[in-house]
Formats: sequence, structure tokens, C-alpha cells
Amino acid sequence: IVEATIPEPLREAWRKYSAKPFTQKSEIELEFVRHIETTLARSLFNCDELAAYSGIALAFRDRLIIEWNKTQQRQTFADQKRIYYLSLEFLMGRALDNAMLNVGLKDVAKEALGDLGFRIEDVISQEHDAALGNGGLGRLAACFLDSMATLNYPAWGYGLRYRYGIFKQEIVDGYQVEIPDYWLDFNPWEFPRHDITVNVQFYGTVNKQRDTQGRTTHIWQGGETVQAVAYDVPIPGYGTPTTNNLRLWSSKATSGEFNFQKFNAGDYESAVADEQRAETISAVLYPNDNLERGKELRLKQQYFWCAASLYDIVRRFKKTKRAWNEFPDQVAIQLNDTHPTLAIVELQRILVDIEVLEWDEAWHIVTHTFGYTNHTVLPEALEKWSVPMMQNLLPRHLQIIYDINLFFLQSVEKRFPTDRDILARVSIIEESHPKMVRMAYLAIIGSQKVNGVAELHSDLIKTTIFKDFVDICGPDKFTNVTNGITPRRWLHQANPRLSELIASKLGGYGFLKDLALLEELEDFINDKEFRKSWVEIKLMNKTRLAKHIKEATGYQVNPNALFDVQVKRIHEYKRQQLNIFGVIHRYLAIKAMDPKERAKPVPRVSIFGGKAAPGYWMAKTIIHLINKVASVINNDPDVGDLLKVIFVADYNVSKAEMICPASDISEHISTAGTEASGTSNMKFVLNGGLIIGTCDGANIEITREIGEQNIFLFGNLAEDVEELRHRHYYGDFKLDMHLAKVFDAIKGGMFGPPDDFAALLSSVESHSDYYLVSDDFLSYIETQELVDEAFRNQDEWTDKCITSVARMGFFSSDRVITEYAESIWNVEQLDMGKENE
Ligand code: F58
Repeated sequence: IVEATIPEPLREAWRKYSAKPFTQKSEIELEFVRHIETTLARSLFNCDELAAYSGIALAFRDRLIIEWNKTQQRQTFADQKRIYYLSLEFLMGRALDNAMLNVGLKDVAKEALGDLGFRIEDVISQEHDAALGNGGLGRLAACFLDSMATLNYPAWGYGLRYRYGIFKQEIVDGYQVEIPDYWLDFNPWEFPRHDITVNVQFYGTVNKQRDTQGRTTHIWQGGETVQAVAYDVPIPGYGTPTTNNLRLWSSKATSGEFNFQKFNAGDYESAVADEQRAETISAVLYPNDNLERGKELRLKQQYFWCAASLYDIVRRFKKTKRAWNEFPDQVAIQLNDTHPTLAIVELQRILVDIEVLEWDEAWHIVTHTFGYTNHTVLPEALEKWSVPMMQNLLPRHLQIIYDINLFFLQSVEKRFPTDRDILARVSIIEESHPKMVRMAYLAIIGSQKVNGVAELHSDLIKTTIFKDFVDICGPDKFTNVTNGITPRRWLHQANPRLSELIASKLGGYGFLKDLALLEELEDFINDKEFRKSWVEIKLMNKTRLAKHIKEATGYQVNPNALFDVQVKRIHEYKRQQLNIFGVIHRYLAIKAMDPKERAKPVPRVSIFGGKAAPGYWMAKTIIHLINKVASVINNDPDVGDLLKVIFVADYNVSKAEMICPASDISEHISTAGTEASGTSNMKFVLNGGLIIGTCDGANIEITREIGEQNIFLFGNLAEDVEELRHRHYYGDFKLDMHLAKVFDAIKGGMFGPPDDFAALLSSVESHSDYYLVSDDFLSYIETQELVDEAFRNQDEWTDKCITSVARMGFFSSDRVITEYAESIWNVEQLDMGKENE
């Protein structure tokens, strides 16, 4: 804003007083104490760990915001194309540790805190996770923000500022109980921008009018208006001053809406009710993972967020005074799944209804601006919205969708005049009762590129759910960008000791910015000292997890046992049931052994963690079974250390940071063809653990990179799944004999009332075993025996782990972002000049 600029002659004074980045311990201490004493009004007599966290967090966030400001200025001056990443979920986790590490000052902060009476680990653990996401999709968005900042891309994230993030999970009597996650009590990482607001309209009617040039225009009138308020979260890059922005929208009643008329007329309650109704929009994150339920409030959330974000993006573009046809040269918008698909319609509406562009010109702009990432082929997760609901909530948008569809179907009809069914198959509108808007089709038609998130998945979408669109739009529209993870959080932050060991061998931390450098680790595979440290670090990480398990569950586990981990959302397709059935099989085998034989098996700790969607009854049953099995096995004196079963409650990002480095083997055992990519598989291998998994998602590419001798693959292939399901459906199904024994034990009441688990067993036995648990069971338990064998030879095991880590470079989210930037967004990194060399 030009008028608010300080005149040149006075800027010197500003520059003199403007805060500088921390360079030494005393500066951190000064700011820490200042914040404790003034911002928080505490003193050295009442500074607990939470206050210490607040003090140090405020000290660092002050520095971040200065870099944030400079970054925004640099990006404005550079005037380049920007990336806008639209995601309903950003699963950020904790920010303090990340902020300290990114500016390279964690060690200094540690000393500073030490001087003032605190242990840095205790202070860091005071922070509440920012849990604005369900699982992989939300965490991917967070990793992408980290990489975009680190690589100096001008990029903004846009999301919703939920008052309640994903619920907290408690386990009571073996059952999941959900507790609301009110996380905003104290959040030093966000900056409210009460001056940046957008009014968003819902409901109402559309009227046609003729303008002065005789054109028909559409006026959307009436209905209700809700205000979006921006909250900005700085996203620091690693080892660069670039600090990008994540803008989260919060809903509130428009200023007129807290209705003074109603208020003055004595109708105070209804005035407050309006206010609360508006705030409801950004109140909660929907807790479903891979399931869409079609609730109106969810659609409201989506439009609210798309409308506010697009308004903001368009406003920024308009400041550059460019012609509209340059919009796609300045703006790349990536849709994280179909949740932001309404942004396509909204941009068309802005261009046609408000900026009065011709339909075709507008549509050309729209279709050169968006990219769409698909994350699932599961039919129940593909978004559809009922036409009557959309008609009511967004009447103008529905008209535009109909027009987009009409023009699209006309072009299809011209090109495929003999295919009689194709129009019904590819129509955005499904002719059901009620009619439904197929959001994925709309996203494909409105985007310039569509990508899957791992090779197999990208092939599957082309040959199954989007097959017709490949024929219509051509194969070039569809591409693959295999997922990745940020090595900053998932190695350096989560496993500082391993990161340090690697740095000591590779001559510094360069690998954190260029993960392919890890390959040099293979040169040290016979270095005795190195191997010794490697093994010690794994044991330390396991000991730390064992300590947490003891505190959280009361169970004592042996850190020398094989730690077998499956942590992720609980879902039938991810097959935690296969895992727990395997555990029961192992238990029965131990029980059946002659006591003298019992010294032989490799001791194992089976660790589970993950949340079930609150309404997903089968997933909750699986959690219940795991906990019941745990209480039987863990208290059986015949078993002792040979087998322990642990359910870690409330799995989240910060727990993942503790668990990933402590695993020997992790399980990625989805039915082939169902897990789009998976990203925790990458986190576990990068932390020196091996994988047991199916030929699914990114497991396949992990195998290609690390070598098949370093991974334990089992089970049927994706290409055989359809035929197997078909056979089951027509009665060709026989329960695996080993699984039958497991089922007998459950039915005999070994783990409590068998009725509790009847539905779970019958989903396998008598409901066609959709997820092929029985088909894969033998292969699974045999492969687990191979895991035992391999673990017995600790030297070879260590070889496998080191080799695997060395070959994980491909899975850095920096590689992923570079691919998106080059092949989809056509965006360049900002030139940081000398200061960043
Ligand atoms: C996940 N999807 C995929 N969806 O399941 C996983 O394979 C992939 O690695 C990851 O995306 C990143 O690409 C996922 O997490 C959700 O949580 C949605 C939340 C909103 C409702 C629909 C599911």
C-alpha cells in the first residue's frame, strides 16, 4: 500500500532498529526473559515448563515474522509466478523444534534454556500439535510447504483454521474414546490479520439481467454472508531466509451480522445464534479418512475456503495490473484432492460474472491455472455432492457446473459419435436419485494436469476410475508424481542422533537439502565404528519408545526385542486386522511349544497406533480386538518377553517423530491396489527400519530404489485382486487353515466375548473377504518368519538398514516439489542472490 510507505530519508532509522536474526545465545536469553516477564507477566518465581515454552516460542516466532515480511517483499518485487497450494488439511505437528532447526540455532537455544533452568526436550514437548488433518494427505501438504520454502519457491498454502483439529484418542476398556482437540488456547505461531477479510455468500437466488452491451449477466443475490478472516502462519525454509505463508481462514459473522437491530429489539439470543452459526463453518475438521459423507456443512466449508482464497489470489494478481490472459503465467493453483474443486467454478464465476470476460476466454484461463492431485481410487472416498444441496447452497455455481458439463459433453459427442454410453459415463452429473455432482470429473475437466501419487496408483487411475478421460483428454493430461517426505522433520528433527552420525560421515548436513547425497553412506558399510554407532542409536531410540510405552500403558517392553510397528489411520483396506490375526497366530504357536523350545523364537513387540473415524464401526472393532489381545498376551506368564502387544493411544505427528526412529520393521500391508502411495513407509526406511509390505503404492518404488533383498514383500498383486474378489463373490472362497485356527481362538472367547468380534470375522468368512485377508494370510505369516530369520543375523540386518537409508534419496519431498514445479506449475525458484549461496 503505497501511502503507508515510510519516505526514503526516514528509512535509515527503521533499518537501524529493525530486529536482526539471532546470532548468539545472549540474544535468545534476552528475548526469552523479556517475553516471560512482559508478554506473559511471569517471573523467575513462577515460570513453569509451559511458560518457558511460550517464552522461547515467542522469541523465535518474532524472528520468523521478520524473515516472513522480507520474503513477501522479495516475492512481490520479483513479480514471478506463484504457487497456491489449496488443501483442506495441513497436518503440521509442532513448530518450535522445526523453527529452531531451520535457522540452525537449536544447539544455541538448548544452552540458553539450560542457563535459565530448563531442558530443551521438556520445553519442546509442551507444544500442542497443530493437528489440522487426518492422515497422509494432510501431512503431505505440510511436507510440501517445508520443501517449497526450503527451495525458495514463491508459494502460499491456503486452508481452514479449524477451532478443533483431529480429535484426541483415549483408550478406555480397550475402546476408542474421542476427546475434542481444542488447540487454539495459546498458539504463538499464527498471526491474526483482522484487516484481511472476505465476505462469502451462500444460498440466495440468481437473476438474469441484460447489461448495457446487451449481454446476459447473472446476479447472485440474497442469502447469507459469512466473513472469512485471515490467520497467517509463517513457514520457514531450512537453511534459507525464505519464510513462506500458510493462510488459514476463520469464519465469523459479518460485522453487520451480529445484528444490532435484533440486539436492540431485545432479541439478543437470536443475534448470538447468528454469530455462532457463522463460526460453525470453521469449527471442526471432519475426522474421516478415505470416506466422504456429503454433509452440507462440509460443502459450506469447502466453498467458504475456496471463495476466500480465490478472492485473495485474484486481488494479488490485480495489483500487478496485468491483462487477464496473463493470469495462468502468474498463478498456479494445485488442488489437494477434490476438496477445493469449487475453486475452479469460483474462478470461472469471478471472470464471467464479475470481470465480464467471455465464457471461452475465462474457461481458457481457468483450465490453464489448475492442477488436480488424486489420492485415492476407493469409490467411497470419491466426492459427490447432491444437486439439490448444491442448488440450494450455491445456485450460481450449479448453473456454471451445468454449463461446463454441457460444453464438455458436446465436445465428447462430436469426437465419439458412436459410443452411446460415453456421455452418461463421463458426465459431471450422475443421473441418480438425487442427482450428484461428481467432483473428480469436474476437477479433471477444469485442470491442465491430473496426477496420482505413486506409479502404480497413477497407472490405476488411468486404467480404472478415469479411463474414459484418458481417451477424451489424451494421455498427456495424466501424470505421476510419486510422494515424498521432508528429511528435515523426518530425519533431522525426529532422529537427531542418526542425522548427526550421517553428517559426521558425509562431511556435513548437505544431505538435508540434497537427499541423494545419502548414497555415499554405502561407502561406510564396513566401517566398524560407524556400524556400532548406528546400532547404538537404534537401541537408544527403542529405549526411548519403551519408556513412553511404560508410562502410557504400564507395560514393560524389552528394547532388544524386534519392534514391529504399524501406525496409521485404522482402516479395513490398510489391514490392521491382518496384522493382529498374525499376532494371534504367533501367540498360539508360542503357547503350543514345548516350554524348552520357547527360548527359540525371536522376541517381538507388536506396536499399533492410529485413530478410527468416530463413525467407522469396523475400524473401532479392530482397535478393540488389538487391545483385548494385548491384555491377554501381555499378562500371560508363558509368553514373557517373547511377545508383547502395544496400542499407542492418540497417534499423531509428534508421536510419529518418536516412533519412526524406534522401529525395526514396519507394516505397510494394504490390499494391493488400495493404498495410493503411503508416506510413513518412507519415514520408517529413512530412519533405518525395514518394511514388510504388499506390492502397493510407493512400496513398489521403495523396492526399486533400495533393492528387493532389503524389503519383505508378500501377498497377491493388484492385477489379481479383481479376479479374486469375483471368485469370492461367486462362492469360491475357503478360509486359510491357519487363519481358521486364529478365528477358532477368538470364537472360543480367548479375547473376551466372541460376539464383540463377530462382525469382523464374518467380514472375512462370510462377506466375501473384500480385502483379501484370508488370501494373503499364509504369505503374510511365512514372510514374518523370514523377518525373524533375518533379524537373528544382526550383522546382515544392519547391512540392509544402512543400504536402504543410503538409497532413499528419491523420496525427499524436495524432489517431489521440483517435479511439480517443472512439469505442472511451470514456476521458478526465486533467485536468492549471494546471501544464500
Ligand atoms: C492418503 N489419503 C492416501 N486422505 O490414502 C495415501 O496413500 C497417500 O500416501 C496420502 O494420501 C498422500 O498422498 C488421505 O490421507 C484423507 O485423509 C482424506 C481426508 C478427507 C476425506 C477423504 C480422505
